Amino acid sequence: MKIGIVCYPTFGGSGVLATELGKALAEKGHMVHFITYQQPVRLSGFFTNIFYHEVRVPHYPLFDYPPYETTLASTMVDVVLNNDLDLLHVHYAIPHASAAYMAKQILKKKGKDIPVITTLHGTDITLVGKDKTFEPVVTFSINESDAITAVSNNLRKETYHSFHIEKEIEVIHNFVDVQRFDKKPLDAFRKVLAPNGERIIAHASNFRKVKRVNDIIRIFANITKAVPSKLLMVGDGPDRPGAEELCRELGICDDVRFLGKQQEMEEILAISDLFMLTSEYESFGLSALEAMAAGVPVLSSNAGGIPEINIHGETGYMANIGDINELSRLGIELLKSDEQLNYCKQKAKEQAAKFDIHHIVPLYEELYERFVHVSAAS
Ligand code: GMT
Repeated sequence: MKIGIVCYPTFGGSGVLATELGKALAEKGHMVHFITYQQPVRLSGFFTNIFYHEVRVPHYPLFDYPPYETTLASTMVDVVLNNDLDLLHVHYAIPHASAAYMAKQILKKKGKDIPVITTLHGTDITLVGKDKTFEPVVTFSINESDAITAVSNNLRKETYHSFHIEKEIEVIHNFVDVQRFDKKPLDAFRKVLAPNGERIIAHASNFRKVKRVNDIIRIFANITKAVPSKLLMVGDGPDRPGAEELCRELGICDDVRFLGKQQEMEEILAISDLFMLTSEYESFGLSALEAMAAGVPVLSSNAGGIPEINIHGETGYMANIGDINELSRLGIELLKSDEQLNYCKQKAKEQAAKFDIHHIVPLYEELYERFVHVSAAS
């Protein structure tokens, strides 16, 4: 099949998932065309059947707000026609689903009927999408998609709750390439970060309000008093300065490293003993699944779709959003016991294997085949 993938090219979960999906589809022989404003961060190297089409918004003095959505729709039309694409798969509703609707209508006039599949990822529904400045367009463009998928049962429920959706939303859970995260720890790296054999705790996110990164810092401050540990904060975003300030206030700067955006997450996870995710909402929590694939148990809030992957007492532990005391207690209990930690590491790996890329990508292919009546890899 010839598939167009529209996504955000950044470190965010939706862009990562879309890029990994495109790479996996290409490996299976499909032609994959990424359409976005920048080379996706997880798309490096040369692939014979992956193409990247940059959306360029022209500068014009009148544009206080450059019309990205218009340019995106025009680029979709161009790429579909010039490459004879079979379908468009757009990730994250805003503005990708509405741009795809526009492209579909233009293509119809030109005699080409292109199926559009929209995958909902989370904040496009729960945070941004339901705001009334977006809601009518989001509702309309979701309903106009030929198929809609959500990355968790929780997100499917939230979407029906917040929007008037007339169609079936299918759940296709996020996935992870288990093999990629099955890395041997680099002892030298571990020694530099935790020279006295401290436990290593990791967190990765875009440091937005929804992630509650200050909870991570406070929980860590409690844990390290009981079990000497180091904290690795991966990623960047608006709440990072506040988190750094909190470390200074709590006097734990020597034990916390802010690593910024990192490409090689698997190397960091390979030396980690625990992954923390204390968000007030996660449709899924792809970063937690990647941690589990690396055999790292997860200490998390029980928000949104997280309980669909983190199993309390098995793959890690969960507590209510903002319950710093309980999360600290659970973290200490886990990190104190080698036996419990090893048990959870094993369970985390087993759980991640259920979401392995090889199980989930065929579900997307089956979905595509419902709309594209061609033999595979045409
Ligand atoms: O977590 C973010 O803020 C990034 C966001 C995105 O759209 O890139 O992530 C969302 O999509 C991920 C991939 O499907 C999910 O794993 C995240 O849980 C989801 N984030 C939220 O729901 C807050």
